[in-house]
Amino acid sequence: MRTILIIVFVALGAGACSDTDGTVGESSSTTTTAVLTTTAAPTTTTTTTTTVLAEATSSTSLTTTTSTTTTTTEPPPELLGVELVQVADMGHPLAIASPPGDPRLFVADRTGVIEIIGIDGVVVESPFIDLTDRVRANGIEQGLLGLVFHPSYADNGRFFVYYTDENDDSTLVEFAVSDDPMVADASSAKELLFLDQPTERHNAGMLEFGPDGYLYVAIGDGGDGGHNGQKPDTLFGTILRLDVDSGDPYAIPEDNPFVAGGGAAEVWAYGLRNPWRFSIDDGLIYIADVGQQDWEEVSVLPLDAGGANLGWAIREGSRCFSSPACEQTETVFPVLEYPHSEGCSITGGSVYRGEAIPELHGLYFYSDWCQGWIKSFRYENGKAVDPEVWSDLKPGQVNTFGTDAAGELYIGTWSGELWKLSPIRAEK
Ligand SMILES: [Ca+2]
Repeated sequence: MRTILIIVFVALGAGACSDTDGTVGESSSTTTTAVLTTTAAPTTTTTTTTTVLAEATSSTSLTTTTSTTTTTTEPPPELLGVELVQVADMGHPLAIASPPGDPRLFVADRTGVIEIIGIDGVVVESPFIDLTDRVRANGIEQGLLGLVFHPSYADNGRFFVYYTDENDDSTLVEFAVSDDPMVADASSAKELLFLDQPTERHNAGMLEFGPDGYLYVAIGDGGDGGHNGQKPDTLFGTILRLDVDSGDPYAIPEDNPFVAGGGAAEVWAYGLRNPWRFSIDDGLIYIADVGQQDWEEVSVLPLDAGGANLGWAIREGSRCFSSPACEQTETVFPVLEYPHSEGCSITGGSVYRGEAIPELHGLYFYSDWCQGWIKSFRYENGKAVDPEVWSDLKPGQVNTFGTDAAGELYIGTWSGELWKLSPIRAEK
């Protein structure tokens, strides 16, 4: 496996010489550049495939998610590199999700519409649900920000959204599918949480279920000037952990860190500014927290490490921010941080676990909203290792990442492209 990965990264370095984003400083970029002249992949393979919606073919569809096990006995042809294949052209794709085992892809547009990309790879004409009458999407931080399906969606049809409402406040709402599996029941709305937001900013909104069956919810600090980060008794600046299968409208998991006091019972971690995107993989949660002044950061925590203080606004990244309490307060440091000379606002992504590129399993991909580069690392023994810059991948201004039920990775941009990370392989 190690040998295969080295080959992959060499091939991927093919475009590094033309890269202009200036994001040097990661040792791997030097390595890939150094071997360019001898092992560059054919330039034609690095060309991004742009598939307009009407012409989307089954080769870009989700039918690959249901491939049979017969392919696993034979290793795939050599991986020459990866590319971004355009799956759709939408408005502002923000939340990307699929119900477990479901070959369809659901994409929430910031304005409040959830579209379905069917198994033929084409956007279904009628949306799954249209919430534009209750969603406000002012500026760049508001809108329909989170979408997740219940782990037992196939049986119970329950899904959850997080959005900014007409009064600039935030709500977590549950809906159910209708009798038609392609249409949700808009009248089924049930509010789980309401947050009276102090400003229009730092709303976060990522939703994901853990392997424990609990719903994890990212809540920003509300843009209150940094005060909420160190107040675990509020829901602002936190990751929440809710039991949506008990209670009304939810119950508190009995092993939540603050059930006996010290913070709000819903809070699982605090000290966050705007954890816009997080993802859960293999017993870990990867939390990308957008910085204020100088530093963007990713923290990785085991899911059995509830109660962590991630530092904001005592620290920004590992650096002191509001100084007096800095040296006296124990906080969890990020495993990765980068300065604003390399970007402005981290867009956290996901760990790749798809079937199409097993060579990349375990890599956490992320981007920066201003620079648009794609980078990855692997989390190992408490550290971010094997940093890579994927210079051939140029998606544009990245709003979000997401995965389908098969673990394939998608990227949504501010200008509306929905990309799928796809392999470039040698001919058989
Ligand atoms: Ca932090």
